[in-house]
Formats: sequence, C-alpha cells, structure tokens
Amino acid sequence: EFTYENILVEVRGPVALIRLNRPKALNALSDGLVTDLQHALDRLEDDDAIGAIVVTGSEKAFAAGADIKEMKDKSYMDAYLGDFITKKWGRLATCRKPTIAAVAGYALGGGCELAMMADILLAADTAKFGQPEITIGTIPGAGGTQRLTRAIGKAKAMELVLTGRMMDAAEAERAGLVARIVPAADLVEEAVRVAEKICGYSRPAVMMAKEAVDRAFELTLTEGLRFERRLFHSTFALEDQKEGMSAFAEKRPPQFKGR
Ligand code: CO8
Repeated sequence: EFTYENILVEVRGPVALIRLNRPKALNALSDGLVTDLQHALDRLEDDDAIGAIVVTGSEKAFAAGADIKEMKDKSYMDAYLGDFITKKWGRLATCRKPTIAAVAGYALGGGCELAMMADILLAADTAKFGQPEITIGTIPGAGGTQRLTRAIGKAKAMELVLTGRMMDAAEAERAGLVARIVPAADLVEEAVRVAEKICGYSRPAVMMAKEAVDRAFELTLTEGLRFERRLFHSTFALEDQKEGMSAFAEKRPPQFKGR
C-alpha cells in the first residue's frame, strides 16, 4: 500500500476510492496533489484487482481549483517549458478503467475541470460548479472551455466562463453536466455502489463501452458509428458475451470472468 501526502487511497473490493485531501486549502490542486493523483491512477490502472475508480473531495470542496498561491509567480516560460497542466493533469481523462467523480461542495476552475474528466459525474446537493479563472486574470487551462462547452452548450458555458458565476447542483443537472444529484450524506457510498455495479459486469465490455462513448466527442457520426460497430462485433469474441447471453436465455444470473 502506498501513502500520499495530498490524497487518501482506499480499496474496497474491486473499487478504489481516492479522496483529495488538502483540507486547509479546500483541496486546491497543487503540483504535489496532482503528482500524487497521477501516481495513484497509474498504479490503480496496473492493478488487475481494481475495476473502477472513484475520485472525491471533502464535504466542503471537491477542489477549489489549481493552487493559486503556487502558480501566481510562474513565468510564461515556466508554464510553457514545464507543460503546465497537461502532462499530469490529464491523467484522469486517459484512464481506461471507468472513473466516477463524486462532487460535494466547490468544484471550481481546475476542480471542475478534473470532475469533467471522469466518466460519470455524481453531484451532492451541496455541489457548486464554476470556472472562475476570469476573476483572477486567466482562463481555464485543463478543459474548462472545451469539456464544459460540450457538456452544457455554448450559452451556459460562455456565461460561466466569462462571468465566473457558479452553478448549483440542480442547475448543473438540468444543464447536463452531472448524471445525477445525491444527498450529500450518501454521496460517497452511492458513488462506490455505482462503481461496484459496473465492476459486476464484463470488464472488457465495460472498457469498450467507455471507449466508444468517448469517441463520440472526437469523431463524425459516420466514423463514430463505424468505430462502435467494430467494437460491438469484437464483443462476440468475449467469453463474457457468451456467458451473458446464455445466462439470459437460461434465466440465470451471469458469471462474468473479465475475458
Ligand atoms: N488555491 C490556493 N488556495 C486556495 C484556493 C486555491 N484555488 N481556494 C481556496 N484556497 C485556500 C484559501 O486561500 C484559504 O486559505 P487560508 O485559510 O490560508 O487563507 C482556504 O483555502 C479556505 O478558503 P477561503 O477562506 O477562501 O474559504 P471560503 O469558504 O471563504 O471561500 C471559495 C471558498 C469561494 C471557494 C474561495 O476559496 C475561492 O474563491 N477560491 C478560489 C477559487 C478559484 O478561483 N479557483 C480557480 C483557480 S484557477 C484554476 O483552477 C485554473 C485551472 C487551470 C488548470 C490547472 C492548472 C494547474
């Protein structure tokens, strides 16, 4: 087991639960935190026992953005040569295993961007989302202008990005940013339940389903449909497909093996 300075990692059966843990800074995403997160995700992806990953913060904040105090004196060359943001930050978005962001409290700036990298975004009724970078003289740098716009459309994305206004959980759900709102007290348990449910299915089928949905953001409809069809066809090479369909025909629960 690894321990980290800025995150807590707990393994619950096939589900890994990562808690961002810099309570004094509302989980501001310092370089140390993002490095810990990247390392933990690398390790969990390599661990065959893990089938899904939940990322959460505290009751007060998922994450209140990049660490402003840490980045305020960076020069352009520091940012450019260090490839500020992209190298470590994108790690959650490149996970092949399913990921769930469970957001309570503030998810601002880089915090909102991190939540949007997950496959499923569950929000507590206390969640607040926003891209307030404009209020500190900068702009979103880890997907806030791109993923947010794809998720909620230009009208709302432009308003949030240009004014720095926050959306509450109800507005975020109406706008299509979050899958579902959960009472704050149940958020983490519900996210783990969702992750466990996914882990009960065929792992390769889950990975293919995720990959296919993700391609919808990159491809034309014709190419996306072609990609989906190829993966769909390839599921017929899975033992799990034989098992799943036989079990249905035999009116019994399936026993997936993950191959
Ligand atoms: N960075 C550093 N410290 C922070 C941050 C932050 N983003 N957010 C809060 N903190 C610290 C505060 O400074 C304070 O510390 P201290 O007790 O030492 O003074 C502590 O956390 C508690 O915060 P507050 O006292 O401000 O708590 P409030 O409940 O009064 O307010 C807010 C909560 C509204 C969330 C407020 O803290 C706030 O506005 N925070 C900043 C939000 C923000 O602007 N985020 C965007 C940052 S820019 C960004 O994310 C760019 C992303 C680009 C990609 C990532 C690149 C790495």
